[in-house]
Amino acid sequence: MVLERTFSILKPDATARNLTGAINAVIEQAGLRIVAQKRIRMTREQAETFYAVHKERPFFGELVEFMTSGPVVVQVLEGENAIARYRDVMGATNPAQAADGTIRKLFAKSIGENSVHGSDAPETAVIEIAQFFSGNEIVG
Ligand code: RTP
Ligand code: MG
Repeated sequence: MVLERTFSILKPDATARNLTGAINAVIEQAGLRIVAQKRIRMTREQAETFYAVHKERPFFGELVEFMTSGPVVVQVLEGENAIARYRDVMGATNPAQAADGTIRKLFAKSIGENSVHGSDAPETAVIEIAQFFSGNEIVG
Protein backbone atom coordinates (compact mmCIF):
# COMPACT_ATOMS: atom_id res chain seq x y z
CA MET A 1 0.00 0.00 0.00
CA VAL A 2 1.37 3.41 -0.98
CA LEU A 3 0.55 6.15 1.48
CA GLU A 4 -0.05 9.61 0.10
CA ARG A 5 -0.40 12.96 1.90
CA THR A 6 -2.72 15.83 1.14
CA PHE A 7 -3.16 19.31 2.61
CA SER A 8 -6.52 20.27 4.13
CA ILE A 9 -8.02 23.45 5.55
CA LEU A 10 -11.14 23.65 7.69
CA LYS A 11 -12.25 27.13 6.60
CA PRO A 12 -13.57 30.05 8.72
CA ASP A 13 -17.25 29.14 8.14
CA ALA A 14 -16.50 25.74 9.73
CA THR A 15 -14.63 27.08 12.77
CA ALA A 16 -17.31 29.78 13.27
CA ARG A 17 -20.01 27.11 13.56
CA ASN A 18 -17.88 24.85 15.81
CA LEU A 19 -17.85 22.10 13.18
CA THR A 20 -14.19 21.04 13.27
CA GLY A 21 -14.88 17.85 15.23
CA ALA A 22 -17.83 16.88 13.02
CA ILE A 23 -15.75 17.38 9.87
CA ASN A 24 -12.79 15.49 11.35
CA ALA A 25 -15.14 12.57 12.06
CA VAL A 26 -16.11 12.43 8.35
CA ILE A 27 -12.41 12.61 7.39
CA GLU A 28 -11.46 9.75 9.73
CA GLN A 29 -14.46 7.64 8.72
CA ALA A 30 -13.24 7.93 5.12
CA GLY A 31 -9.99 6.21 6.10
CA LEU A 32 -7.81 9.31 6.19
CA ARG A 33 -5.47 9.88 9.16
CA ILE A 34 -4.86 13.41 10.51
CA VAL A 35 -1.04 13.36 10.86
CA ALA A 36 -0.65 17.10 11.51
CA GLN A 37 -3.11 19.77 12.61
CA LYS A 38 -3.07 23.32 13.95
CA ARG A 39 -5.50 26.18 14.39
CA ILE A 40 -4.23 29.48 12.99
CA ARG A 41 -5.44 32.86 11.83
CA MET A 42 -4.20 33.22 8.24
CA THR A 43 -2.54 36.52 7.37
CA ARG A 44 -3.53 38.32 4.18
CA GLU A 45 -0.08 37.52 2.79
CA GLN A 46 -0.48 33.81 3.54
CA ALA A 47 -3.92 33.70 1.90
CA GLU A 48 -2.73 35.60 -1.19
CA THR A 49 0.24 33.25 -1.58
CA PHE A 50 -1.88 30.17 -1.00
CA TYR A 51 -4.50 31.16 -3.61
CA ALA A 52 -2.07 32.89 -6.05
CA VAL A 53 -3.28 30.58 -8.85
CA HIS A 54 -6.68 32.31 -8.61
CA LYS A 55 -5.41 35.91 -8.48
CA GLU A 56 -6.95 36.91 -11.82
CA ARG A 57 -10.35 35.37 -10.98
CA PRO A 58 -13.24 37.71 -10.09
CA PHE A 59 -13.71 36.05 -6.70
CA PHE A 60 -10.06 36.43 -5.57
CA GLY A 61 -10.58 39.47 -3.32
CA GLU A 62 -13.64 37.93 -1.69
CA LEU A 63 -11.76 34.64 -1.21
CA VAL A 64 -8.82 36.31 0.56
CA GLU A 65 -11.23 38.33 2.76
CA PHE A 66 -13.08 35.15 3.72
CA MET A 67 -9.99 33.06 4.43
CA THR A 68 -8.61 35.77 6.76
CA SER A 69 -11.97 36.51 8.44
CA GLY A 70 -11.57 34.00 11.27
CA PRO A 71 -9.57 31.01 12.48
CA VAL A 72 -8.85 28.07 10.21
CA VAL A 73 -7.54 24.59 10.98
CA VAL A 74 -4.71 23.49 8.67
CA GLN A 75 -4.08 19.76 8.42
CA VAL A 76 -2.05 17.08 6.73
CA LEU A 77 -4.07 13.97 5.90
CA GLU A 78 -2.48 10.63 5.10
CA GLY A 79 -3.89 7.52 3.47
CA GLU A 80 -4.08 5.43 0.33
CA ASN A 81 -4.87 7.79 -2.59
CA ALA A 82 -5.33 10.55 -0.03
CA ILE A 83 -5.53 13.39 -2.57
CA ALA A 84 -8.33 11.92 -4.70
CA ARG A 85 -10.01 10.33 -1.71
CA TYR A 86 -10.24 13.63 0.15
CA ARG A 87 -11.55 15.43 -2.97
CA ASP A 88 -14.30 12.77 -3.10
CA VAL A 89 -15.11 13.20 0.59
CA MET A 90 -15.18 17.01 0.24
CA GLY A 91 -17.65 17.00 -2.65
CA ALA A 92 -18.12 19.58 -5.41
CA THR A 93 -16.94 23.18 -4.86
CA ASN A 94 -20.57 24.37 -5.00
CA PRO A 95 -22.49 22.61 -2.20
CA ALA A 96 -25.65 22.70 -4.35
CA GLN A 97 -23.86 20.25 -6.66
CA ALA A 98 -22.14 18.16 -3.98
CA ALA A 99 -23.10 14.50 -3.56
CA ASP A 100 -24.96 13.23 -0.50
CA GLY A 101 -22.72 12.42 2.44
CA THR A 102 -19.88 14.72 1.35
CA ILE A 103 -18.53 17.37 3.71
CA ARG A 104 -19.70 20.22 1.49
CA LYS A 105 -23.19 18.74 1.11
CA LEU A 106 -23.42 18.24 4.87
CA PHE A 107 -21.90 21.52 6.03
CA ALA A 108 -21.03 24.13 3.37
CA LYS A 109 -22.97 27.42 3.24
CA SER A 110 -22.20 28.53 -0.34
CA ILE A 111 -19.72 28.16 -3.21
CA GLY A 112 -17.39 30.61 -1.43
CA GLU A 113 -17.96 29.56 2.19
CA ASN A 114 -17.58 25.89 1.47
CA SER A 115 -16.05 24.61 4.73
CA VAL A 116 -12.97 22.78 3.42
CA HIS A 117 -9.99 22.91 1.09
CA GLY A 118 -8.08 19.91 -0.25
CA SER A 119 -5.05 19.76 -2.56
CA ASP A 120 -5.84 18.95 -6.19
CA ALA A 121 -2.62 17.14 -7.25
CA PRO A 122 0.59 15.63 -5.78
CA GLU A 123 2.67 18.67 -6.80
CA THR A 124 0.30 21.15 -5.15
CA ALA A 125 0.01 18.96 -2.03
CA VAL A 126 3.80 19.16 -1.48
CA ILE A 127 3.84 22.95 -1.94
CA GLU A 128 0.78 23.55 0.27
CA ILE A 129 2.02 21.29 3.10
CA ALA A 130 5.40 23.07 3.06
CA GLN A 131 3.70 26.49 3.29
CA PHE A 132 2.20 25.65 6.69
CA PHE A 133 4.14 22.76 8.28
CA SER A 134 7.74 21.88 8.99
CA GLY A 135 8.73 18.22 8.72
CA ASN A 136 8.89 17.61 12.46
CA GLU A 137 5.27 18.78 12.90
CA ILE A 138 4.02 15.88 10.77
CA VAL A 139 3.84 12.57 12.61
CA GLY A 140 2.69 9.70 10.42
P1 RTP B 1 -10.34 24.39 -2.74
O1 RTP B 1 -9.20 24.86 -3.64
O2 RTP B 1 -10.66 25.39 -1.64
O3 RTP B 1 -10.11 23.00 -2.22
O4 RTP B 1 -11.67 24.29 -3.60
P2 RTP B 1 -11.87 23.76 -5.07
O5 RTP B 1 -10.58 23.20 -5.62
O6 RTP B 1 -13.07 22.90 -5.06
O7 RTP B 1 -12.23 25.10 -5.84
P3 RTP B 1 -11.27 26.15 -6.62
O8 RTP B 1 -11.79 26.26 -8.00
O9 RTP B 1 -9.84 25.78 -6.42
O10 RTP B 1 -11.61 27.49 -5.86
C1 RTP B 1 -10.97 27.81 -4.64
C2 RTP B 1 -11.97 28.37 -3.68
O11 RTP B 1 -12.40 29.65 -4.14
C3 RTP B 1 -13.75 29.87 -3.72
N1 RTP B 1 -14.58 30.11 -4.88
N2 RTP B 1 -15.49 31.04 -4.92
N3 RTP B 1 -17.55 32.80 -5.70
C4 RTP B 1 -17.15 31.86 -6.54
O12 RTP B 1 -17.61 31.71 -7.64
C5 RTP B 1 -16.07 30.98 -6.11
N4 RTP B 1 -15.52 30.01 -6.83
C6 RTP B 1 -14.57 29.46 -6.05
C7 RTP B 1 -14.20 28.63 -2.97
O13 RTP B 1 -13.96 28.83 -1.58
C8 RTP B 1 -13.26 27.58 -3.52
O14 RTP B 1 -13.15 26.48 -2.64
MG1 MG C 1 -8.73 24.22 -5.58
